[in-house]
Amino acid sequence: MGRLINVSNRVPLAKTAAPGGLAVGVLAAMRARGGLWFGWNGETTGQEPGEPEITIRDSLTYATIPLPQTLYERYYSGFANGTLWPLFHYFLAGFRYEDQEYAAYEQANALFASRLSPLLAPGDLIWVHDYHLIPLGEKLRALGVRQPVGFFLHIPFPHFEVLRALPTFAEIVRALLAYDLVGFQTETDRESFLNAVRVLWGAQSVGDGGTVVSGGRTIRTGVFPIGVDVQAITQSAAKAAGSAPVQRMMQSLVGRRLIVGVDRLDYSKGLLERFQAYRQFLESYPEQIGQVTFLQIAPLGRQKVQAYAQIRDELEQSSGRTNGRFADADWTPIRYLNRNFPHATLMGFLRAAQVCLVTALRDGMNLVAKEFIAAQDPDDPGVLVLSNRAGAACELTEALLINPYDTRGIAGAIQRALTMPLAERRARHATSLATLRENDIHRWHTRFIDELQAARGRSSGELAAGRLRRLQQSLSSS
Ligand code: GDG
Repeated sequence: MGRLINVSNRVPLAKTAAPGGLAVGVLAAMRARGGLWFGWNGETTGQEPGEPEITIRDSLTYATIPLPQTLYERYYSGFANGTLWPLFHYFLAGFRYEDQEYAAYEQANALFASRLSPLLAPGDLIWVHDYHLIPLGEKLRALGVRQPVGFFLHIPFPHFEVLRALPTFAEIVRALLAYDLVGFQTETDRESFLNAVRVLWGAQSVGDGGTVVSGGRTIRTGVFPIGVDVQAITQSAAKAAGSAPVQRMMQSLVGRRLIVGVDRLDYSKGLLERFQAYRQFLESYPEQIGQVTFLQIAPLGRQKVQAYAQIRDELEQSSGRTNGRFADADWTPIRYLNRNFPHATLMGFLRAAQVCLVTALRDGMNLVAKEFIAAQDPDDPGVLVLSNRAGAACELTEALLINPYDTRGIAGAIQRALTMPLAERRARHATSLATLRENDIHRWHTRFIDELQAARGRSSGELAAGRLRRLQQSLSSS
């Protein structure tokens, strides 16, 4: 089997790199398969970047480039995070479009392609990740890259009525057709994409099993819900439970029960709605005042994007209001932390919690929901309160599913989780854990890579069939 080349916008080499779900998934694939991870090193430069810098760390090979400052602003902060991210998460109010930023998006993808293609060998398989790099496949093809190239979208793909708010939506959909395999988190995402293809090129353009035929090539689409490394998380959570940071946190609770939330600070994660719901919970169930502590961990990532500065201020005000109203001399209702913790410590916090709140307004999958289930003690598990608008809700049907906009509904679910009998908690947890084991992180990357590998055989078959057709045509016309 060929070498695996992963490509993502950001390569998390720097210690300051923001944590994220994509990195968790790509790292798992790299650890299992080796290969190369290509992308941005997180730094900006005043000049055109030269050849990629090769770094070997923990036996994994990375090839990285800096981004020119103007591309960082227009491509990364602009089109990727100011246009595509809000649009694909259905935030039309927070979405903007500028031609100049779209041009920078194309330019950044051309830059990635030009620096990546000299590193490629004929047997390689190329796996491109996420919305920053949708046009990369097209740019690689334009440079003569013929190896199988697959794309996985970690975030949702929007319904056509939302997608078409983007003036260049047709270019985005067309760019996806340069890949051999396009993967989505849920069937809904794949259907939205196929529906956009049908609207643009007619119902006949989509074949059986969600294939698309375009320019004589067959493009496969698939649903690959990302999972977690269940065994590793279970072990690291159990081990971290005895570690100093988790023990200190537990002692500070002085017997109170713990509600936890762990999210990158992002408006899509529904943190404001969550804070409001927690306040409602304290109002609706006053017997819980002083009995629970809500620990929200929200490390900062894209601070330089304007919308993130705003949500940060709003969250500080909201948690301050709740603490101002309900706190006592020896009790703080919300502990809201903007810092990054080692992953193992986070798993220890998840294990220590009776309730985990995942209230995303829209989310491709949400790995924290899955990590919480994997981190629990099966004999005395906590309860997951999960947004029905996160991809994870398709699999974790035994969680308490809520509408993230329904403040009272979430408050009620928190109370139900805190008062749920042990037998019911165990039964719900066992079913969820079995689902996670069946579709873990290894299955995610293995299934994707196997399908991509199969594309190699198909595309050489298609090439041969094309040649044969042309030969027959030229014979019959001569
Ligand atoms: C995107 C999609 C999809 C969080 N805080 C810290 C930290 N984390 C880790 C969590 C988890 C990951 O980051 C976050 O993953 P999510 O899936 O919840 O969210 P996104 O970052 O938005 O990920 C998402 C995912 O891609 C994968 O396809 O599920 O829908 O939006 O693993 O534990 N890790 C460390 N310190 C922290 O403070 N080390």
